[in-house]
Order: sequence, then structure tokens, then C-alpha cells
Amino acid sequence: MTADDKTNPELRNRPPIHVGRPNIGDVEALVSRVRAVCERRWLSNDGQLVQEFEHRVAQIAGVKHCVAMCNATVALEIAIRAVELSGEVIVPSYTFVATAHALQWQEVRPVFCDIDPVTHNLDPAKVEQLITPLTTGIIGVHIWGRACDTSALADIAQRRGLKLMFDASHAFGCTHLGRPIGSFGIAEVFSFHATKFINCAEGGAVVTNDDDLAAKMRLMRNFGFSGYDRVIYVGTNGKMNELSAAMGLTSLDSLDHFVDVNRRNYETYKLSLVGIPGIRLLDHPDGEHSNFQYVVLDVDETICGLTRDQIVQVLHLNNILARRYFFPGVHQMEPYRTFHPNANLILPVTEQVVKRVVVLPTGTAVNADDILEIANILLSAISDHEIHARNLPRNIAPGGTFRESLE
Ligand code: T4K
Repeated sequence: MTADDKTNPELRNRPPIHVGRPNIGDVEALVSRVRAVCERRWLSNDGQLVQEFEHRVAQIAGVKHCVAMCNATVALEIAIRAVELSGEVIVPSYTFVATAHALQWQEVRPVFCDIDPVTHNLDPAKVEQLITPLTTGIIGVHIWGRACDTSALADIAQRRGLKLMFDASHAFGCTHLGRPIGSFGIAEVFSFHATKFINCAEGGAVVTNDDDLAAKMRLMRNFGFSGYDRVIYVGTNGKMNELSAAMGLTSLDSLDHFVDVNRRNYETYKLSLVGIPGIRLLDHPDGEHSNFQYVVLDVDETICGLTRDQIVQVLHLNNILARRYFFPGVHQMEPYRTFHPNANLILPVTEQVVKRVVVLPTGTAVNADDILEIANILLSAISDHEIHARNLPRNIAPGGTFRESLE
């Protein structure tokens, strides 16, 4: 059997179905906002649309301040600096690499902590074990929009004199303990990247209830300027521009619709994957709001007979571009791999989870037919697992492509 035999030619010839296809919203509303921006000739530097975007994000997140930025990575960098983290900061390795890079970029050492196998979030008991005299803070990541154990982390932070903030890149529009994510810790950071449920093409924000911190971050994102010709602080350029804010506001207008579509897609996946052995859809906490931005499958190869990588290969061969988020774990990426060559020894759960997770396409570019097709591909791959397992390599190296691996 060749690689080609494993794909249905009809499916291979239709456009790929991506994870992370942007939600666009009302294009006419976007165009009219962009036209108004052009007419005002005010394109950046705390423009009218950025201010409106900040106001609406703060309202949704239930906080006093939203400081909009050009992306979440810069927002994290600025928040880390404003909060005055230094030395060592405890973070999960199971996250997008930006969480760690934002620390390392300013020579703060990320110390990788293991996660809970069910929630995929920081395991508070393990956080406590990693605290040293150099530790100044903890950054929890609300992975897949499901909140960290904020109470346990806040308790540790308080007892050990540490600062606590959250990378909430996945969690805009989600709630925890009945209140919007945004007001936990000293500050929380959202991403509004194109692939996120609400997007500015590129964008991010720090939200906080701390007046001084918000004022400091506003200075930092604009070179430290506090008026014409007056710089009173070291700063960078982290500003959001008006075109991004136009996209973000248009996206916010459709927030409820995007959640409905994501929820419907999630329910369709849930129904159509039921009974396929060895794969499990990660759920969302009862009684909380979710944005359903990520559809996450856990693959148990001992039951389904195929490795997670083989499942992803079958999907890719059928033009379903599922992703292995977040493989291979940040501790296995440079420079962290060189800095901490034995980090895997203290990250056994992370090491397992990075080999089991597949993220499937959702959002407004995906419909019920696409999902049924994906479910059928999974069902037939797992039913024919002996045929597939013989013909597909078990693992793909980080950075390797799936087609390359078959050649
Ligand atoms: N913290 C966490 C926990 C995060 O997940 C992220 C970002 C950050 C911090 C940093 O936020 P930002 O600084 O980006 O605001 C993507 C996104 O680029 C990244 O924002 C996101 N997390 C991460 C989870 O996913 P990649 O490397 O997977 O991107 P890429 O280019 O492979 O695109 C993903 C898929 O989306 C592709 O299949 C194509 C599709 N796509 C992408 C774009 C940009 C489209 O269809 N249209 C598009 O315009 O990182």
C-alpha cells in the first residue's frame, strides 16, 4: 500500500480544513470601520477604535482596565516587566512557546512545572515543590480556555510571597467560579491573534484591576511617553493599531454567534465521535461559560491501536490539518532543551500529554458535514487500525511533515 492509497482522492482534492481558520464576522461592518479610520487619518497611538475595543474587552472580562497591545506575546512581556518578575518564574511547559519566551526574552528563567492529567493546567502541588529563593512569580496558563486552579495558586502565591498572573490567551469569554476570566491574579493576558475565537488579525491585551499597574503598562507600551517630548519610563512599542481594533470590534459584535457556532461544532463532534474506541473529547466545566475555541482529542493508543501521530497522519492525508498542540512541550524546544536537558524527569504528565493530544478544526469555517467527515475518517482509521498501523510510522519528529515521513 502506498501513501496515496490511504487517502480518498475526492477529499484530497478539496481545500484543506484547517485548525485556526479565522472567524471574520460582518465584512461590511469591518469595511465601514476601516473607511472611517482612513477618513479620520488616525491609524495608531491610542486611537478611537483601540479605546472602544479596550472598553468592551474590560467589560466582558469584568475588570477595570484593559491595555490593548499588538499581540499577546508583547502583552506578556510588558506585563511580566510591569509586575517586576525576575530570577525564576514557574510556568507550565505544556503551553504555546510564547509563554516561556516572554520571560526568557527579558532574562527571567522559566521553570517548567508539571500539569494535571485531566485539566492540562499547572498542578499546584508540584508548583510548591519548585519554589526556590530565586522564585518571584507564577504564570498559570488557562489552557483550552479551562481555568487553572486559581484558588490553590493564589494561596501558594500569598503564602510564599510570589506574584501570580495568568496567560489567558485561550480564555477570552470564558468564566471560572462564576465570574469572567480576566480578574484572577494581578493581571491576565488575552490573545486576539487571527487563530483565536475573537481576533484582531494580530492583537493582545493585559487586563487588571490594579490602577498603578495599568498606568505603568500604558507607559511601557508607548516608549514611556507621558505626553509630547516627555519620556518618564523605559518602554517599547506594544501598541495596537486602529485597523486591528476595527477587526477586533467587528469580531466582538459577533461574539455570541461565534460561541454558538463553536458550541454547535463541539456538540456535533461529541455526538459523532461517541463509541470510537480510544479517543476522548476533552470537556468543559459544567456551569461555566466556554468559548469552545479548541476541540481537543485525547488518544489512548493502547485502546485505539494507533498512535496519536498516526491519527494525525491519516487526517492530514485526507486534507484535515489537525494539530499536535503543544508538541513536543516547551522544555524540549531551544533554548530550554539545552538549559534544562533533564527537565523531562520532573514533567512525566506533560511528557505523556504531548504524545496524546490532537486539536481538531472548528470555528465558523467548519460545518457539520466537515465534522461528520472527520469523524468518519477517524472511525475508519481506527477500525482498520492494523492496516494503518503497518503502513504509517509511529512517530513524527518535531518539525517533520507528515508527507515527508511517508516518503
Ligand atoms: N500564550 C498562549 C497559550 C498561546 O496559545 C499563544 C498563541 C500566545 C501566548 C501568544 O499569542 P500571540 O502573540 O500569537 O497573540 C498559532 C498562533 O499563531 C498563535 O497565536 C497561537 N497561540 C497558537 C496556539 O497557534 P501556529 O504556529 O500554530 O500558527 P500557524 O501559522 O501554523 O497557524 C495555525 C493554523 O491556522 C494553520 O493551519 C493555518 C490557520 N490560519 C492561520 C492564520 C494566521 C489561517 O487559516 N488563517 C490565518 O490568517 O500558532
